[in-house]
Amino acid sequence: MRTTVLAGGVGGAKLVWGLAQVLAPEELTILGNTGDDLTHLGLTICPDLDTVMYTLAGMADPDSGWGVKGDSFGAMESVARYRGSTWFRLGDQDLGTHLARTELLAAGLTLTQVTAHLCHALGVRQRLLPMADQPAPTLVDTAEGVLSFQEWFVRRRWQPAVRKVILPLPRPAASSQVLEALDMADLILIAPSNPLVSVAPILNVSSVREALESRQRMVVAVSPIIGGRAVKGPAAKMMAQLGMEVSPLGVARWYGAGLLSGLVLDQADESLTPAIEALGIAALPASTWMRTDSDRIGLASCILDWVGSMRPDLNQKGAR
Ligand code: FO1
Repeated sequence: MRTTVLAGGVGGAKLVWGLAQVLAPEELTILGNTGDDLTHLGLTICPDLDTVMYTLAGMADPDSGWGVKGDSFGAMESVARYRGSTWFRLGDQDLGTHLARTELLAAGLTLTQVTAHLCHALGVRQRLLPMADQPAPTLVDTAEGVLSFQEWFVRRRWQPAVRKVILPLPRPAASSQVLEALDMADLILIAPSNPLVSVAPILNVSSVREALESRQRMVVAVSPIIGGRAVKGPAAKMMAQLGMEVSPLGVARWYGAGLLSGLVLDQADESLTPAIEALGIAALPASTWMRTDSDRIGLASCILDWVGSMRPDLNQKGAR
């Protein structure tokens, strides 16, 4: 089943890894959020793209989910000695990725081309596409003013209360590769990433929301909220601050029946199934907490089986 996944950072990468174990590489394309990108120490850093890339390459740090497993921080110690900027911690191997990316961008390659080059070098066979080639930074309007996403997320540790997430206008242009990945997909999957700051920036890219709303293919989201809490990150806190119900029902309402054909929610929230279905969105309670590799593969298989049962015409090919 040709699957295109809209993914943010760690939660998205875990599901993508599971899908990569059950789909053939050519069946899986990932549209990665670049709203979190930053220029730091003179380098172009794409945290969400790198998290997906390192995870697929089997290189991601297993504890944090981002950065490179076993990385050292010698360069950061050196920067600290000069009283340089160390609030965004870059491991030495990770730094190499940003150096190579920055050099290739300066040579005139697009971010799509650079990402393909980095993935190829790490042996990643799935297609990882940045949501846009031009910078499209997400800003966070807080009680203490407007902050860049990483200033709010890392430097301020999600502390200033969020009043609004500000996405770029005019909307960033989609690359031809992104449009093709949406057009060719049998299934568009929205990973259990933060809807407000990981998925919304991708939907804000020109033509992406429209492609999902065109109803030409199945669009299924996985709720990042389980039992009123986010598995990781500030999604629950942000949803509450923005007046949303912190539950899979809140997630379903936020995406809306115009966008979603289905929502996968955790078994712990099974009682919300009828309310979600009353919105006109099919609901599947499943085991969505991805602690182990087998959880990730189990969730990926379960989603593909469910979609296959709703749309038997979508032939499930691939490695299973
Ligand atoms: N997250 C942190 O909480 N602190 C950091 O210093 C930090 C550095 C970092 C470096 C490279 C990278 O790819 C990710 C990094 N992250 C860090 C994670 C990142 O801020 C988040 O994963 C995403 O932007 C949110 O999806």
